[in-house]
Amino acid sequence: MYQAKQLQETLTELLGKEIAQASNEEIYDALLSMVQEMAAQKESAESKKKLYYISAEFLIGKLLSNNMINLGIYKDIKEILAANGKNLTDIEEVEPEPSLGNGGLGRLAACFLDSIATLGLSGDGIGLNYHLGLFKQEFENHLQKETPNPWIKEKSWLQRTDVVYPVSFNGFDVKARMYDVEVTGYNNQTNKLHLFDIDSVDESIVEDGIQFNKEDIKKNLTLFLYPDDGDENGRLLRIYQQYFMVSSGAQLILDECVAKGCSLYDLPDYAVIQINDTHPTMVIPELIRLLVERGMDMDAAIDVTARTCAYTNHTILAEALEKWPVTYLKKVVPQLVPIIEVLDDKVRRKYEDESVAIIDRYDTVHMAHIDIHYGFSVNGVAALHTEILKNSELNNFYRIYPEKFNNKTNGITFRRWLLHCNPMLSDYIESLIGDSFKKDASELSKLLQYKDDDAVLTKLMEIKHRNKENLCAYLKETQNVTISPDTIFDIQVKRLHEYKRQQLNALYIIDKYLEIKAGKIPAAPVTAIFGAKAAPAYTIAKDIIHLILCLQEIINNDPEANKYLRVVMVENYNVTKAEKLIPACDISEQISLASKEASGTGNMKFMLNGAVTLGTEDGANVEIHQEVGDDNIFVFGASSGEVIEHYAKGDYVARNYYENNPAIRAAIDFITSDIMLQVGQKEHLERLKNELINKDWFMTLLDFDSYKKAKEQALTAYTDQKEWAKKALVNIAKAGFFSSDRTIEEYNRDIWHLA
Ligand code: 26Q
Repeated sequence: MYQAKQLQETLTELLGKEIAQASNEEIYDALLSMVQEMAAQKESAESKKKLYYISAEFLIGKLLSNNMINLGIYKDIKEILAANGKNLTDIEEVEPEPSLGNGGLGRLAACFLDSIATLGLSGDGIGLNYHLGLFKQEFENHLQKETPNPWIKEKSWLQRTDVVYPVSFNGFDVKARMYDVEVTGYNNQTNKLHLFDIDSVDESIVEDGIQFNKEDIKKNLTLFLYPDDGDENGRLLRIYQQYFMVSSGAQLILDECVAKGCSLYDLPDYAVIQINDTHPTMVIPELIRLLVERGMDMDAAIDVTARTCAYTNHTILAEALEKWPVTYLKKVVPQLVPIIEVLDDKVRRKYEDESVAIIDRYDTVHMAHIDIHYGFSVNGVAALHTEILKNSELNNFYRIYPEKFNNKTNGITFRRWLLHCNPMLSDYIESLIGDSFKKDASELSKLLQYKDDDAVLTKLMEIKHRNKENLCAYLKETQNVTISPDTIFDIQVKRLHEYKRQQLNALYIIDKYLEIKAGKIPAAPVTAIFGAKAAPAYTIAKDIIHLILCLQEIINNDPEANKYLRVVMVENYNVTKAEKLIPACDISEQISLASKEASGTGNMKFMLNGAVTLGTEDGANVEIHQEVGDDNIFVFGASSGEVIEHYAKGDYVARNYYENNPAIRAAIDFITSDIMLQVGQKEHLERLKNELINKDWFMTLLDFDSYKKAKEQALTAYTDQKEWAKKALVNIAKAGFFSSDRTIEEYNRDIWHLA
């Protein structure tokens, strides 16, 4: 353990002045150096076998406080600063949030790195160092506007290394330089996140929002995560990025194994590569290529690679399953094409079924098919998701390789999503059941003994109220919106996608607004909070944001309605904002169309912080329901089986609901009503209305009535504060299963087999 006195001395020394005299920026820089130094001292010892988690995204969030918690110095530092008139929260504000991810898959990768280090396992992340990240979201005229999100400052968590690998593209070579970010485990060792980058990247080529010359690869390669792939150059750039990541990653992996004295034939005893969705799939042909280059024959190289790689599937949405035309691969990475052709040829010789081929008859490469044939494990991310993969989506593969398929229900790190983001709740739990839940999340179930303890229930509600007050202050300061902590906080924060159905929530809000205007006063006042980024080229998603922003403007300014209902769309939703929103939530909206949300992880974060889920039987909601029981969740909507059947029969007709259900009709008509058109733009609102009536691919209207009913039940239940507090307590107590420590133990037990 570090002594507080020693910490204070180190900090003062680094600052070169008294803490009280230093600025927040200076203190942040000094703490950064100190934490980096301490983390480096805990670097993990080499073990024989190591995991490499390759991912296009690592949504790591700010690191200062999290690292201090994991190193066990958070409370001491906070006190030292306070004694010198400084507030740690203000210093946290100085830190930019790394913009290296987009949503659930990226945040999952970050939680996994935390758990891997915490469990003392040998495992590093491999990804890319995007200079301008995803994009920053701004609202202008009630529309999303994208701007670059630069986050790398002179002093940052990134440590430039001298490790450089050559990467060859068609006609030119580049150098991949490795940057390292230390990943601290909770009271344990430090692992690494390796982020590759190119020295020649040039941020100045970006103009007019997030536009840039997509053909200037040496300057644009690591500028943005998921650059717009609406045109061919955008899609080619995606391939450039992916290959750059996996080629440098594969070279690193081989180097590290060779350094340990591994014969390349024994690679699977030294390395396991977890492929996070299909974005890193080219690591398979690239590894084969490198092994052949080092003297192995092709068949052996394929065999060694297939025993080293494992694949995680995060989606069943057809449009998210990556497919690349062979012509694109020839343009960018011709060296991989003959290898992919060999892989395809072997599959075709064995299996006649066209649907499992790697290269289809249109000369398109199905990336997931490479992973399934040439990896040893295929896992889904929640029980229902894995069942759908096995029984429908990937059924043809499951019948060939039943032994490869397995489920690993997602999890979240409780260090960030409880200890760090909700210290009041965490401290209170510790005062009740001790601190062993911090390393063994299942201990949280000890809270159940307080289920009927009035004092505990009252205290839980007090903590929630304090967190709601903090959120109110934050939203006032950052967005100048006024909301009351004495209303129900109903929150839906996640990427904007039609399958997640923010539009269902919005239709409910319209319905409620119309009811209020007609004189029907609600059981309890509600604040509906959203946060979501839409992909820049996803038109309908942006129309939905427009709808929500217009509703915010109209409803919040209507004195008749705003006593009972307010709407807030949080700008630029990211990890930092999630950490402020989640502890303040009463009702957690998890309302995807059943069968479409692979797992969800926000649902777990809300539950852990004492929110009650309002959700469909989808993804991990199913397992949350099982854990908490019928009394502590509000479930609604068509089942995944019913939804799958509707798709199979093609018998869902949105227009029938619009024509036959007056409430639905009134809510949809409101979208293009005069009052909306005064605030919003006709083009966007009409397009959205037409989409809902004539298409509604994700069956919003199908679930409208049952959603409304379940939501009313939840709002009414809230009025009995003690009963509600009980539900909150059960949710917290049953959240243990959703710790990513549990998930990682299962990955290790069933897939990785690290010591
Ligand atoms: C693919 C092709 C072309 C363009 C973009 C993409 C693309 C990009 C990002 C496809 C998928 C993603 C990200 C997916 C993602 O975040 N999935 C989420 O993963 C979480 C962790 O497993 C789950 O909890 C969520 O349910 C799932 O949506």
